[in-house]
Amino acid sequence: MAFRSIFTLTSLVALAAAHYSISYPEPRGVYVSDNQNSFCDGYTDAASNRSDFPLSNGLIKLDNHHTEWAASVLISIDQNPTNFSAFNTSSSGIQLPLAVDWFSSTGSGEICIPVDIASLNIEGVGDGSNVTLQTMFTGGHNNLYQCVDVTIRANATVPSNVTCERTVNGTVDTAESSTSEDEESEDSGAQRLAIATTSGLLSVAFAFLLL
Ligand SMILES: *[C@@H]1O[C@H](CO)[C@@H](O)[C@H](O)[C@H]1NC(C)=O
Ligand SMILES: *[C@@H]1O[C@H](CO)[C@@H](O)[C@H](O)[C@H]1NC(C)=O
Ligand SMILES: *[C@@H]1O[C@H](CO)[C@@H](O)[C@H](O)[C@H]1NC(C)=O
Ligand SMILES: *[C@@H]1O[C@H](CO)[C@@H](O)[C@H](O)[C@H]1NC(C)=O
Ligand SMILES: *[C@@H]1O[C@H](CO)[C@@H](O)[C@H](O)[C@H]1NC(C)=O
Ligand SMILES: *[C@@H]1O[C@H](CO)[C@@H](O)[C@H](O)[C@H]1NC(C)=O
Ligand SMILES: *[C@@H]1O[C@H](CO)[C@@H](O)[C@H](O)[C@H]1NC(C)=O
Ligand SMILES: [Cu+2]
Repeated sequence: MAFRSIFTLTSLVALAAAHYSISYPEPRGVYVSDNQNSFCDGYTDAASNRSDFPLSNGLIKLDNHHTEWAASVLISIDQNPTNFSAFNTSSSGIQLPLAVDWFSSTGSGEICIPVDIASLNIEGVGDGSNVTLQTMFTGGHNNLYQCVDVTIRANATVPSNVTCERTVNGTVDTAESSTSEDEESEDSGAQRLAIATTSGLLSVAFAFLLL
């Protein structure tokens, strides 16, 4: 019983280290959990290499480790946005809307957030524009940020290997979920095993401390 509660405690500690990480589009830099309370997950400067992003019907896919959470997506149209004010007003003086308004959700795991740049009607933004999207996320660990630097393309579409089993506002893409479901259960199985192993070791360490 005592072992069990130590096990639970250390499992929670292990889980708390992961907040959320964007898997599509490729983020500005590799996810760093400890920096996620900072602007763009600690990466101040825009990536010099950008991925293409659809002008219409784009999305951001992330893996979330919080059960009750809320998020929004900010947009900057500056070439190198290095601070939050660049996500409010562009260096050319254009007032920027939120790319995605705040919404709340429940449940951890992978989720897709639709992002439609065209419908934002930002002056001068269209095919070939460079923009940065910054996710602003809260799930009990204050605001958590991550950025993607992209080039908007009218002819780009989300790659077919980016599958969405859950999409904000409830759309479930059944056509593409079957294969990735198998992969995912393997993934989370491996993850659980890794956490259990770490917890087991920590529990042993804790048990020694308690003796
Ligand atoms: C977009 O950014 C790339 C570098 O990331 C740069 O080479 C290109 O000139 C920029 N395009 C525009 C329209 O500013
Ligand atoms: C940009 O370059 C880095 C370093 O080579 C690479 O790891 C990353 O995948 C590239 N990002 C994109 C969006 O192509
Ligand atoms: C914020 O970043 C922009 C570039 O996007 C820059 O022009 C501006 O001076 C910066 N503002 C502050 C307060 O650092
Ligand atoms: C930009 O700042 C103004 C004034 O503080 C605020 O009303 C507005 O909501 C902000 N916009 C964004 C996108 O944060
Ligand atoms: C999209 O357009 C760009 C130029 O605007 C071009 O370089 C690229 O090959 C096009 N991609 C597709 C998938 O058609
Ligand atoms: C999708 O395929 C591209 C190559 O076309 C690859 O770079 C990317 O890592 C793949 N993404 C996923 C989520 O498998
Ligand atoms: C969800 O749908 C509502 C109603 O259509 C819309 O206002 C909101 O922006 C959508 N949220 C997201 C994140 O797509
Ligand atoms: Cu967290």
